[in-house]
Amino acid sequence: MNADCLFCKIVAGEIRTEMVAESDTAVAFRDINPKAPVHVLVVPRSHHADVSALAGADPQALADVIGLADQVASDLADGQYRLICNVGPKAGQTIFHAHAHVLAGTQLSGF
Ligand code: D5M
Repeated sequence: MNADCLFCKIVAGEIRTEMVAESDTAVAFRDINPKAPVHVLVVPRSHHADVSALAGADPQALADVIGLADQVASDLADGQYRLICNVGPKAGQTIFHAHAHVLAGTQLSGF
């Protein structure tokens, strides 16, 4: 755990969120600023700055994140979803604990 990391505090239960799913290696909770009817963040329990670092250090944990994202999209929507991982400030990353955005529950526009 990184004591200065918001998502580590959420994983530890020190900050409350609307948790929607959990596994041994990852947690899923609703984004505080939703961009779709279903907008959930899937976060590994272990601290890595972004999914690039996570992929290098623990590829199974990254696979677990994607697996939990898939489960959330089936549980909360119809199993169709967009998965977004921002890596670095130029991509729009603001929280430097690896995470995946699950967007679902509507017709998403292209980009
Ligand atoms: O996405 C970081 C996301 O984290 C952004 O969409 C807001 C969300 N966020 C920030 N604080 C919270 C809390 N406390 N609960 C739920 N969601 C939160 P990024 O890819 O880094 O731009």
